[in-house]
Amino acid sequence: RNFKRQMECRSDIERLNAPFLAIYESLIPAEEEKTKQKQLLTSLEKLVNKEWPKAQLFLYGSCANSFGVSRSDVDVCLAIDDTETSKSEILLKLADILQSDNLQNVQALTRARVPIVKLMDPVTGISCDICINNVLAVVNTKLLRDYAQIDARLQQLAFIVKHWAKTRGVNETYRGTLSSYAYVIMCIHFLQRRKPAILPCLQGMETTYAVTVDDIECSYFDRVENLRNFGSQNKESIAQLVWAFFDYWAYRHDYANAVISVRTGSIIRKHEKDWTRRIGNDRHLICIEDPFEISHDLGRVVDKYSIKVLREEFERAANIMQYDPDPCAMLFEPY
Ligand code: 3AT
Ligand code: MG
Repeated sequence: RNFKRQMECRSDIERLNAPFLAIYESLIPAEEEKTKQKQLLTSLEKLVNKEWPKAQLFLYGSCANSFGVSRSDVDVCLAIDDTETSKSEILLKLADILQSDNLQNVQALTRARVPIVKLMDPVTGISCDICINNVLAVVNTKLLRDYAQIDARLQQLAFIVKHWAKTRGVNETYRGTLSSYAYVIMCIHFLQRRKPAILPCLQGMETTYAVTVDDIECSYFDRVENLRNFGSQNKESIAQLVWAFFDYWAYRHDYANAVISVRTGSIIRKHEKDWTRRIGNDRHLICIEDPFEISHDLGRVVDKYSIKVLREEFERAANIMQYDPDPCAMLFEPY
């Protein structure tokens, strides 16, 4: 069946590049938005430093990893060296400080899986989530940003996949579908596995960057400016890659046995990780290894209902890419 499907790659696929690139470009945030985000960060830093002079703020997530579309929320990590005070207390104190500075809708969510303070800046209209000491997220943000600099097709593919996931309602972890972060990891892995490869496996190369966070050693090759030609042997266009991405997740991925791993640049077996059974609430119905927290399956939020939804959406997208005369319209049709 695989052979047959390969033969069916539509002959007019190149015609679709221009519309996909146009969608990609329409999603890129304006410079002005980046400037406003930086301004917000600077003013937050001032407020925070009045209370905690040594604390630092870091951007993470899509506003810092090159995968942020316009009007994304800003994710901020407060790095604070205070072993005396609990995270909840720090968050409540932080919420107090922000509230008294005219920021709007300030809310401390101390019981969330990742406890945060939420706020809205009335001047810029930007919404922002602040977490405490989530250094691993700052490091995985850097990894994603470094991958994005190697080949432009990663950013294009990831923007299109994220846009598809949001419009089709499959980017909602609280409803059992995947996070934006998981989708970007899926795109990186997919491009590592093209033949010839479009992306290298940075964690499999010489170490030029290393940090240890919560006993996890995070190390990889980060001199990505030396890798700008890495994918040049592969001439696949964005339309082809979008088609092949959905085709992979619809028809080729071995959901029963395979784990995708950006860390190794390969597929590993569920058996090797002992991800064959449900443990507590962790099911392993689609297995996506976190690059650093390798015991963490980014697919664990997916349950027996949402896996169906997700796979049907991959199939729908693959079929549209294969047969539809106007795939861009259909692919992003709100559900
Ligand atoms: P949006 O543009 O906001 O949709 P995002 O890149 O900000 O996308 P998320 O909101 O999913 O992505 O997550 C924010 C960051 O938090 C991204 C990543 O650095 C970290 N993160 C998210 N989920 C996980 C996870 N399961 N494990 C480790 N880090 C994660
Ligand atoms: Mg975000």
